[in-house]
Parts: sequence; structure tokens; C-alpha cells
Amino acid sequence: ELESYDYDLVVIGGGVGGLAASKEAANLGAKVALLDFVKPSERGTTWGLGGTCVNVGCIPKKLMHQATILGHSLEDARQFGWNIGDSPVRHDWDTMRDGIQDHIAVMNRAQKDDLRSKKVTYKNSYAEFMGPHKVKCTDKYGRMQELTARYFILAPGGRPRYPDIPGAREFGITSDDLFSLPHSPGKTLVVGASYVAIESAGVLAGLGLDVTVMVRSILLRGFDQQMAEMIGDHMTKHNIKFIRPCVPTKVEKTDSGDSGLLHVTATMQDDGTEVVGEYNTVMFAVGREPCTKGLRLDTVGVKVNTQNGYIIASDEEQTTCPYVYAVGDILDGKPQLKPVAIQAGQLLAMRLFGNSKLKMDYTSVGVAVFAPLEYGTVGLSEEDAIKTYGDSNIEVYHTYFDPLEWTVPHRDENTCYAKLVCLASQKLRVVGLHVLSPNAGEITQGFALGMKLGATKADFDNLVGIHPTCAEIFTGLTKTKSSGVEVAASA
Ligand code: FAD
Ligand code: NA7
Repeated sequence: ELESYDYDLVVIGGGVGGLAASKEAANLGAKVALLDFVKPSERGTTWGLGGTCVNVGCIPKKLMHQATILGHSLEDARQFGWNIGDSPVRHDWDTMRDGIQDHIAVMNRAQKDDLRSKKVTYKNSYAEFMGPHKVKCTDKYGRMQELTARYFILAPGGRPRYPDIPGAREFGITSDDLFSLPHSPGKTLVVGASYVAIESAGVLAGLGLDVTVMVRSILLRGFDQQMAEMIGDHMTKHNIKFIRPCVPTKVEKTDSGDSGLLHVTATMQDDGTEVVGEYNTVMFAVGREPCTKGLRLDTVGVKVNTQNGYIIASDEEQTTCPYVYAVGDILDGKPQLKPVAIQAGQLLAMRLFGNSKLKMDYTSVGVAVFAPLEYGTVGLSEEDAIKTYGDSNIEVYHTYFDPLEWTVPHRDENTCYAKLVCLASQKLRVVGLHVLSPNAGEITQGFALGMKLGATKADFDNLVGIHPTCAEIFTGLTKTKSSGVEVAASA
């Protein structure tokens, strides 16, 4: 093309997807600008470069989960001979928060340094389209600038949603606020049953707080429902209360001071009864909405799914405007996970600037839910496998098991569980793997490779276990669901 632009590529959004794409493009010699701007949350929380994962997602979440694991381990430690006194171990919110926020600040700085060393122009500005190949960006002081580019990559991610009820926005928090709260949230109501809700409730309870989860219908929509219910049962056994099926109708503050309790009114969805409760904190985790509204996408003809606002793109991440692409959480119908955003961003940059043809493979992506008892999964849920291939074509191998490290401290028996969903018509190819176990994410990662390579049940049986581990359970599953044989760990 003869036309000259300010940049070869302008990337909108400095989360993991946008960062990966811009750095890869710059490595390949492109002139790149990255625009990232965080609008403050309803509570006024903002953060630095790196997007959701680094600041208000995976990173602080996993570190808080680690805080809860340490608490449990300290309890177990006594029975392994550690002399740590008899009084209960106490947790200090401020110390944990500061440690985590310090780590995030290091990551924010590292991202900026990385962009500078790769010669990516970074602007802490909000972007919107002005016309063909042109965006306007505005910084926090209201200073504006126009930029033109040959290509654009949209990676603006999403933000937590609030329910449309009185007091929700005024008094509630979301995951955008949780990890940097100035004080411990205290007695907390978590509204929602997404993985963000389940993980947050688990973390707060694991730190010793009084936690209630208000669930509208099912737990963990989109995940295997047997596993979801097992996670719920385990949380219930560990003092997390569930109100279900129930939705809040209003949140009020009983007293105007900072210490005032939040008074929540809600309606049971089965019999319509009203329930009320008082909490120090109400956290909404009722799903996320895409950051497409302020981008003025219509000026360049980028279409979104009108039902949900997410961007529609081809299997090469090209939107309905040929020079505008999109990656990460903003894509309609794609897994909303950090490694997915990174891989798609890198591969896209390599296709745009490096003569690559490699497309992103969105299938067989493993995922972990860091509930108090971790859940790892790759492939199909049992119900989706049945829906896709038919009931008679699915054989499920499963068992409960007890991690060796739980035996001495007598932790819950028969809570860990493994299941392989296999396809009878394809030599029992494994189409779904599910595990509830300590370190479930670590276990699932390696098996995801096997599944990507088409592993069958026989391949799992041929694999020699590593003893004593939890992962070895998958090398010797013999009992099928259809046989009805007892699968308790002691059986
Ligand atoms: P984001 O990281 O959301 O980044 C988008 C950036 O663009 C933001 O900084 C935003 O402010 C900015 N922006 C938006 N609009 C504009 C605009 N017009 N101009 C300029 N900038 C703009 N994933 C996992 O894989 N594992 C996990 O354990 C995990 N845990 C999570 C826990 C929580 C609580 C949450 C909320 C998410 C979690 N995720 C996890 C999901 C993961 O965080 C996302 O998939 C990932 O961050 C998506 O990256 P992204 O680049 O698409 O968008
Ligand atoms: P999710 O993950 O589907 O979660 C939304 C949750 O919030 C879900 O449990 C909903 O219950 C619940 N919800 C939604 N609205 C309300 C109201 N008004 N009141 C109470 N509870 C509510 O959210 P997303 O749509 O953002 O999906 C994001 C991605 O995360 C998705 O792609 C998955 O991969 C994981 P419901 O089950 O609808 O009754």
C-alpha cells in the first residue's frame, strides 16, 4: 500500500494478549504502539500495565490461594511433629495484601521495561476509533492525540458486571477491588457461582472469614456438573454457607459510618421467600462484560455479537473490518484464559509480520479452578461428551482417592476424585479429563498434551505412574460408571 501510517500496528489494551502481540510484532521489525488505560472501578480501584491477569486476576488470586494452602499446612504441621503451639494460627490481611501488591508492582515495571527495550511505544491512554485506520487516544489529564496504523489489534478484555439492583454499585465490590482492599473484608457475601465467585469465596474462607455464597441456579456454569457439585460439597463441609437458588434484590447500609454493615435482601428462586442478611462486604461475581462500548467500533465496521457485546472474528482473529484483529477475552465464544490470549496474540503477530501461517488452536485447552479443593480439567464435560457423541458412545472411568499427604493429618477422606470421559467408537479416546485434587492444575497440564495427541484409555493404562503422587491415579483407572461398582478410596 502506498499510504503511510504513523505505525504498522496499534494495539488497544495492555493486558497479556495485547502485550504478547505488540512485543512479538516489534521483534519482527514492526513499528508498534500499545495503548492501555484502566478506568477506575466503582470503588475507585485502578492499577498499572498488564491488564486483568497481572493486577486483578490470575496472579493475586493464585497468591491468595497459596496463603490459604499455607494456613492448612500449618494446621497439618502439628501432626507431622512441628511444634507451633496450640493456639489457632491467625492471618493478617494487610501483610498478605502488601506482599502481593509489591509483587504486582514489580511485574508492572517489568512490563514497561520490556516494552521500552523492544521499542514498542506505550501510551497510558484510552483509545477509540475516529475513522478508517485512525484512533484517538486520551490520557488521564484529558490530553488527546490521534494515531494512524496499517493494522489494529483489539485486546481490551472485560470487566466485572454488576446486577441491576439498588445499592449494588454503591456498596458492592468486585474482583477488581478484592485483591487490594485496604482492610480485611470481614464477614462476606459472594454473589454468583462463576469460577471467580467460587475461588474468591474459597480464599476468604481459607483465611478464616465467615463466607456465604448466593447462587442463582447451578454452580460453575459451563463446567462438568458432577465436579461442580463436588466442589460445592467440599466447600460446604469447610464452613462455607450457600444460599441457593437465590438472587439479591437490594443492598443497603445500616449505618452511614465506614463500619456500617451492609444489609442484603434477597429472594429464594424456588418458593419466593425473602431472605435477609448482614455482611461487612458484598462481592459481586456475576460474570464479566466486554470492554467494547467505548471503542466506537461502528466507525470502522467491527461487528460484535449483539447478544453479549463480544467481538466476532474469523479463525485468524480477523474482525469484520479487514485491518482490525482481536485477541483475548474480548473474542466471542473463546476461552477467557491468560495463556489463550498470549498464544493467540503471538501467533497473530507472527502471521501479520513474520510470514507465518500458524493459527491458534482453541481446543484441548486445560483449565484449573482454584477452589479450596482444586479442580483441573481438559476436554469435554461428561454432559457435553454425551450431548456430542451420544450416551451409549461414552464410557466414564472414575475413582475417589486419598492423597498420601492427607493421611497422617486425617484430612477429608474420599473427597479427591478422578474421571476420564472416553469415546467408545474411537478406541476409548479420552475426550475429557477431570480431577479434584491438591495441585490439580499441575496434574492437568501434562495430561493435556496427551489428549492433544489423541491419547486413548489404553495409552493411559500403559503409562507408568510416578509414586507416590496424586497424578498417578490416572494410570490405573479400572472402574466404569456404567458398571455401578463402588469407587470409594478405601473400596
Ligand atoms: P485484559 O487482561 O483484561 O487486558 C485488557 C486491558 O485493556 C486492560 O488493561 C483494560 O483496562 C485495557 N483497555 C480496555 N479498553 C481500552 C481502551 N479503549 N483503550 C485502552 N485500553 C483499554 N486466567 C487464567 O488463565 N488462569 C487463572 O487462574 C485466571 N484467574 C482469573 C481470576 C480472576 C478474578 C479474573 C477476573 C480472571 C482470571 N483469569 C484467569 C482470566 C485472565 O485474567 C484473562 O483471560 C486475561 O487477563 C485476558 O487478557 P486480555 O489481554 O484479553 O485482557
Ligand atoms: P459466568 O462465568 O457464566 O458466571 C456468571 C455467574 O453469575 C453465573 O453463576 C450466573 O448464574 C451468575 N449470575 C449472573 N447474573 C446474576 C444475577 N443477576 N444475580 C445472581 N447471579 C447472577 O460469567 P461470564 O458470562 O462472564 O463468563 C465468563 C467466562 O468465565 C466464561 O466464558 C467461562 O469460560 C468462564 P447462572 O448460572 O446464570 O444462573
